Amino acid sequence: MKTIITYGTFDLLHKGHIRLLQRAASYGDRLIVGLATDEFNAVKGKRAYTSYEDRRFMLEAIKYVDLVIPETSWDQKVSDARKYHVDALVMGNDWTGQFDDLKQYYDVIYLPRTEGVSTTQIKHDLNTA
Ligand code: C2G
Repeated sequence: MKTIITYGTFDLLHKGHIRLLQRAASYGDRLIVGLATDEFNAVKGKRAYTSYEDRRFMLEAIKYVDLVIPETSWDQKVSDARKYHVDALVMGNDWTGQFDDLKQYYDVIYLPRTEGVSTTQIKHDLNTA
């Protein structure tokens, strides 16, 4: 059983998120998503439009996702790796290099982001519509 993990806020779920999850899932047999809680989003300087519970509900409905766990801290990735026997971390390449210190625990894979879509752009476009 090859376990993959990824982390994110996944607010206003869009094609870029789904493509990341789809590609991450293709690296193993099980995909775990560490979903940023509303409190951790505040730490990240983000304010999600959709609540944690609703973001979790939507992620759990995605066929590529096997388990959603709360992401409450930048520092939980090592304990998650041990608890879930993770084989690889997969993130979009806006994070390239940021998690290289975790390469001692598992593979770290950065995938190209999907161009032309982002939660920030959606919010901007809706504000100016
Ligand atoms: N993503 C993507 N293409 C986009 C938008 C996002 O591939 N057009 C990817 C990001 O690179 C990330 C994932 O989708 O890997 C989730 O994006 P966000 O919800 O913005 O997550 P982020 O705020 O980057 O949180 O500890 C890590 C953080 O929680 C990551």
